[in-house]
Amino acid sequence: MPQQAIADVGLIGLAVMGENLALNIADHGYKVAVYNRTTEVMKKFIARENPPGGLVGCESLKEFVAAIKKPRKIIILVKAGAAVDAVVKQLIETGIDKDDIVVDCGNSLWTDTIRREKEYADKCRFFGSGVSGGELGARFGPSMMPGGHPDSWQHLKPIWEAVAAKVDAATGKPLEDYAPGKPVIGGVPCTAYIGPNGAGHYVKMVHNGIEYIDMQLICEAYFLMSHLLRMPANEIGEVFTQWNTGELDSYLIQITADILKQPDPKHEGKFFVDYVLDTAGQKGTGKWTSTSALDLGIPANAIAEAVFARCLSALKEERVVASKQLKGPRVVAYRGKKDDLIAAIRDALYCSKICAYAQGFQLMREAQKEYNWKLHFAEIASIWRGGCIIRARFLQKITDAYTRNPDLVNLMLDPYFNEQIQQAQENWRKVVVVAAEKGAAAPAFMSALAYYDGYRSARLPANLLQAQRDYFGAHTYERTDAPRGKFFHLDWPEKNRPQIDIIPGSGGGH
Ligand code: NBP
Repeated sequence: MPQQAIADVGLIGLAVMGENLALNIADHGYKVAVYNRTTEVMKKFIARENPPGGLVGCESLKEFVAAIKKPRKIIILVKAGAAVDAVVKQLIETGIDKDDIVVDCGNSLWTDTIRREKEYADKCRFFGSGVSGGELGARFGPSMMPGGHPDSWQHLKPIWEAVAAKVDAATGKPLEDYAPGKPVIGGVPCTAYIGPNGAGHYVKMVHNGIEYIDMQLICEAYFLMSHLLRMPANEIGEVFTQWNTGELDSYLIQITADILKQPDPKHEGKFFVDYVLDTAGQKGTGKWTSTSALDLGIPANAIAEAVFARCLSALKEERVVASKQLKGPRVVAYRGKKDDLIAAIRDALYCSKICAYAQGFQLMREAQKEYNWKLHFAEIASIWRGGCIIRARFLQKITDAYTRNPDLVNLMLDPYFNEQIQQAQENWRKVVVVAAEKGAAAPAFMSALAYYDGYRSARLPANLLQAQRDYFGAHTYERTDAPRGKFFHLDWPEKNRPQIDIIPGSGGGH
C-alpha cells in the first residue's frame, strides 16, 4: 500500500484498454497508480505485469487518490455511460481537488463530456480524450484525440505525446515496434489538442463512424469477389495483400488479408472466415455519428449505410427465410474477365472510401459551427495516420489536402482526390451495375456513388419535392428566377387555379 504521493498519473479501469494504456504509460518512465472496481482484477494484473516499479496497485480509491502527485492526473477507462459518472462521483467523494484533472479516455458521447465538464467544474477539471487503436494501440501507441480546457491539456500533453503512436515526419508512415519496455523513440506523435469540451470525443466518434464504413466497404469487396467470382477466401486474401501495396495500404486491408488466409482451426483445408456467422455487432459510435449527421443536416449516407448494413446482418433468421422466398437474378456468376472485375472492385472501394472520408470531414466541419470549435482538419487527419484502426497511407493525402487548403469545402473537391475519382469512377460505376444486375448486396458502394452523383449535380429533383411540400402543407418554395431567401407559396386551388403569393423571409416549414 503506497504511503505517499509517488505516482505521476492514476488510471481507473483495468479491462483491455486500461491495462494496456497503463503499461504503455509506465514504459515511458511514468509511475502509474492503478485501481479497478473489482480488486481481484487489479491484483492479478499487478501479479502478472509490473514493469520495474512502474505500477502502483491500489485496493481502494482512498489509497489511489493518496498515491498520486498533485495536481492529480487521473485517467478513467471504464465502460462508457453511467460508469463514468459513478467513478467521477466516487473520486469527488474520496476527496480529489478542484485542480485535479480527470480524463475520460473511453468512447463517451461528446454531449456527455460537455455536460460532465460543466457538472463537475467546481469539483475537478474534467477532460475528455478519445483513444483509438484497440488493445495493441493502447499498449504500444494509440491515436489520441484530447478535448477540454487548454490549461488542462498543457498538463497532459507530455504524457499524451509520449504514449501516442508515432509516424515518420517525412513520409507519415507509422513507426511500429511492438516491444514491451522499448517505446518508439522519435517521430511525430499521433495526438494533438482537438478543442474545448466535447471536441475530442466528437472527433473520436467520427473516426469510429469512418471505421464502420471503411470496414463495410472492404466487406463488400470481399463479398463481390466471393459471390460473383466464386473465389476462395485465401485467394481473396492474396488480392487484399496486393492492394495493400498501393493507395489502399492500411491497417484494415492488412488485417483483412490475414483474416481471409487464416485456416479454420476445426476443419482441415477450410478457411476460418467461412465458419464465422454473418451477423455483426455494434457498440453505438457508428449510430451516434449517423444521428449527429441527421441532426446537423449533413448527408453522411455512406456512414449510415454501414450502420444499417450491420442491422441487416443481424436479421439472420429473417434473411434465411427470405432467401427462399424472394427471388433475384437467375445467373449470379460473373461472365466477364475475372482480373478486370477485381481491378474494378478495387477502384470502387477506393472511390467509395474517398466519399466516406469526405462525409466524415463535412460532418466535423458542421459540428464545429454548432459547438463553436475551431477544428484543424489537417492535424486531425495527421493524428489518424498511426495508432488508430483507420490508419492508412491515404490519411497522408488527406493531411496534404487540408494543408493545401484548410477551408476545403469537401474532400472530393481537392485536386488530388478529384483526379483520383475521375480515373477510377468508370470502374466504380461498372461494379455498382454488375452488383445490381447480379443481385449482390453492395449498399455502401451504391450509397457512396449516389452521394458522389448527388453532390456533383447542380440541379436535383428537390424542385418537385419542394413543390409537393408547398402543395400539401403550404411549406413555401424558393424560385430559380428570384434571389435566395425569398419564399413563395402557390395558392393551390382544388382545380389548379395558379396564383402566386410572395411571402418575404418566410421559412421553409418542416
Ligand atoms: P469495458 O468497456 O469492457 O469496461 C470494463 C471496465 O469498466 C472494467 O474495468 C470494469 O470494472 C469497469 N466498470 C464498469 Br463495466 N462499471 C463500473 C462502475 N460502475 N464503476 C467502476 N468501474 C466500472 O472496458 P474496455 O474494453 O477496456 O474499454 C474501456 C473504454 O474504452 C470504453 O469506453 C470503450 O468503449 C473504450 N474503447 C475500447 C476499445 C477496445 O478496443 N476495447 C477501443 C477504444 C476505446 P470491473 O472489472 O469491476 O467490472
